[in-house]
Amino acid sequence: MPGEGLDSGTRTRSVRSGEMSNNRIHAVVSDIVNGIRQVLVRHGVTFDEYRAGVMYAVKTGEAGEIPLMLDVFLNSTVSDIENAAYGGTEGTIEGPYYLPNAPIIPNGGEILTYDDDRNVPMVVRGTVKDLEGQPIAGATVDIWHSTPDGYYGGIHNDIPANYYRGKVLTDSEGRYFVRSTVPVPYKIPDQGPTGALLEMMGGHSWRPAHVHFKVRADGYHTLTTQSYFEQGDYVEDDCCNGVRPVQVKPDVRENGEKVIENDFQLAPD
Ligand code: MBD
Ligand code: FE
Repeated sequence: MPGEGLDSGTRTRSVRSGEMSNNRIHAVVSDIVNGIRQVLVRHGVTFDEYRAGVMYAVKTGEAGEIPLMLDVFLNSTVSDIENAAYGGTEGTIEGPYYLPNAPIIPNGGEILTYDDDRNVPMVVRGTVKDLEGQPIAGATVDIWHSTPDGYYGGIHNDIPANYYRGKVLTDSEGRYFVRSTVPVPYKIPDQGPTGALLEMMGGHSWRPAHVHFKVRADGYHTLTTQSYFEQGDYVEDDCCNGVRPVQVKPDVRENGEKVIENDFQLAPD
């Protein structure tokens, strides 16, 4: 059952794929509402505070930051529920900047990047295997990460959507290999409602430098995860609570290229 082993009380069964049933919506949404009601009572929230909260939600929507706001606070919990339900390589947050139509990069090829003085070449490589350690050929490893100044293609600063993203297919031995450039820590903009809220709460709005992965193969549960850089800023203090030790990669360099290696294991669907 999804979430087994996570200690948070009674749990209803999820639908593993497809639409949520009306019963499921009833069960989850009524618990969300009851949970929020309890918080309002516990803190004696006033009508003015409630109205300010409503306006903050409106502002968040107007800024297009609803996905960002929810991912900052809640995505890591959903990843943990999936990890407990499926096994395989530990997943973590997807974040709001995944785009499904990234270009296919030939195995051994390069993700599109801009020439930039700050570029540090990076190799992203490894394997995709099943839980028995058998290679999965033809798995899709979908990779996305920031520019050397911390922005995402297709999202920020008019960077085209086919830059800093790509899908590579594993070979007959389950191997994948692409070149790109090293990303940097990402600051959730503090002019926006999400970053401002994090700072009002006494925290910061930085994520450690990271490379995102979504790994898919027919018959297997899709893995969404990230890699981080050992000793990197904010690795111990991610504003999105998205770091798990297994995802923090040692500083491996080969011929001046930073190497990020992941041997992914996929659980059956
Ligand atoms: C990101 O790049 C990210 O990965 C997450 C989880 C949230 C905000 C920005
Ligand atoms: Fe990200």
